[in-house]
Amino acid sequence: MTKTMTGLTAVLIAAATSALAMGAGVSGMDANGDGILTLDEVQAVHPEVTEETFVTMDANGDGALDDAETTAAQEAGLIKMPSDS
Ligand SMILES: [Ca+2]
Ligand SMILES: [Ca+2]
Repeated sequence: MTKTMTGLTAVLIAAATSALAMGAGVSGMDANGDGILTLDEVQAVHPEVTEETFVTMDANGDGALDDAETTAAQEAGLIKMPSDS
């Protein structure tokens, strides 16, 4: 039982690590540290991102990108990963 639990924990940690590797989220772009990205914050790091692209990335239309939206945009190639540059 204990061994099974440990194995499951290892799998969960591996999955979490993998998710982090796929997209950096808002980290590195969130200039004021509030956990969301405005267009200005995105363009400060990625000047190639247009307002049109930003609106596309803003899935819930609240005018900011949260961590999930940012990660999805990175996975879709709308924002370059930090490791790509
Ligand atoms: Ca911010
Ligand atoms: Ca949003």
